[in-house]
Formats: sequence, structure tokens, C-alpha cells
Amino acid sequence: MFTRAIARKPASNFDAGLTTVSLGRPQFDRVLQQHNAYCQALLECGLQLLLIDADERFPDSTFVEDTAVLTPHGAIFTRPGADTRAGEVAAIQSAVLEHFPTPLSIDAPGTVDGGDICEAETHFFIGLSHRTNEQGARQLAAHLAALGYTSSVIDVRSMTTILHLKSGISYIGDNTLVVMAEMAEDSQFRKFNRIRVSSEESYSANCVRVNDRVLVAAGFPKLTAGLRARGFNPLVLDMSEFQKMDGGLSCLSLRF
Ligand code: CIR
Repeated sequence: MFTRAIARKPASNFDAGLTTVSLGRPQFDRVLQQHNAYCQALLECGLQLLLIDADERFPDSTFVEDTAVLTPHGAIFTRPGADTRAGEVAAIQSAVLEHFPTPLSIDAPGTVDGGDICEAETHFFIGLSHRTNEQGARQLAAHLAALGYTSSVIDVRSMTTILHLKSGISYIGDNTLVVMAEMAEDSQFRKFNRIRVSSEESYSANCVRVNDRVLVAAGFPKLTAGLRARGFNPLVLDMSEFQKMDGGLSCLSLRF
């Protein structure tokens, strides 16, 4: 159960952020509309939302998930792998400290993006990516162990279609993973029920369980139907403008 979330309003220079896809330029009015609908969805799921002001210094700063890993036993500040995002951790610090008084953190030369960290009950999958490096993964594993969790590494560096581990997998509770077909047979996922996402719907593999709903991106009917068929209750959100900047549903909030 989550009771709270932190989100940040998109900055007006959102379209100057990092992206690897060529889906066109995000339209700022639609960015705001979609972000607002996302925030409403979190409220509808029963969360108290701390919505912090836009930070024009960092065009990617609405993707707050990358700055911290929040667990029921404590928080870990990350050290984002992209230079332009390095200052985002300091920018979110006070919001996190309000609820997590003694956070741990990742130190140089380690880098970790929260988008690479997938929590599945008491186990964490740590994605090694072009943002999360081996030193970062090692530090994070040690911190998680100190907090009472197990972890294991999944190397996604050779997967050119995803930015972060969680672009390809999501743990949605009830021992179930939503996972891109290309990753579904990984031996680490064997003990989970797996909802496989076909390659034409791969963007939708990033979805988020929030209490009794699963937030899922609009436009991916197979996954939505698959979730329903397995008894989940999808809440569908238009994410087109965030997708243009490589962002998914999980990146837009820190939930705890
Ligand atoms: C970036 O490249 O860092 C941003 N444009 C997108 C970050 C998405 N974050 C996430 O998936 N957790």
C-alpha cells in the first residue's frame, strides 16, 4: 500500500531534456494536461500528493523517480547518470527528507537512475544501463542489504530500445511482472507470473501498481486487456508527450 507520492510540475523548457527517440517535439500545453491527469490519477488511487514547483534549471526534472529509491525501510538518494540531471537530487532533497530523515546515498563514481530500480516485494532488481553503472549498482545493493532487502543485477546495456530497466519491466504486485517479450525468459523472472508485452506495445511495459489500480499508458489495448483478464484494474493515461522524451508512467512520481 502506498499513501503518498511526490511529483514535480514540468518545466517550460521540458522539450530541451534528453531523449533518444524521434517522436517529435512535445507540446507544452499537452505536457501540462497529461501531467495534471497523472496527478489526478494518483489522488484517485488514494495517495496524498506533494506536487513541487517546476525547476527550470533542469528540463528533465519532472521525472522525479530517477532521483531517489524510496522503500518502507528507508530512502536512498541516487546519483543520476546523465550530467544534465546531476543537480536534480539536491533539488528534491527537502521533499524527501520530510518523510525519510536518515537517507543513504550513492557516491561518485557510482551512478544510479531510479528508473533502473525495480522493487518486487523484498527483492530489488537493479538494472545496469547507460545511466546506472557497476559501482552505483554495488553501492545500491549494499544499501538495500543494510535496509533488509535482497537485490540482483540485470544488465540491459545491450538493449538499444530501452533507457532504463523499468522501461522494460514492471512489478505490479501479486507475484506478477509485466515484461517486454525480449526479457521475459530471463531466469531471474522465472518465479513470477509474467504478462508479456509484445514488441509493438513495448512502451507500455512501464506501468505502475498504485494500491488497487495499475496505471497504464493509453494506446496499448493488448496489455490493458491482459491486465483485466488477470484481475487487475487498469487506469489508462495518455502519455504521448512524455514518451517523446523517453519518459514513462513510473518516472513521473516517487511513491511511498
Ligand atoms: C532522461 O533521458 O533522463 C529523461 N528524458 C527521461 C527519464 C525517464 N525516467 C525514467 O524512466 N525513470
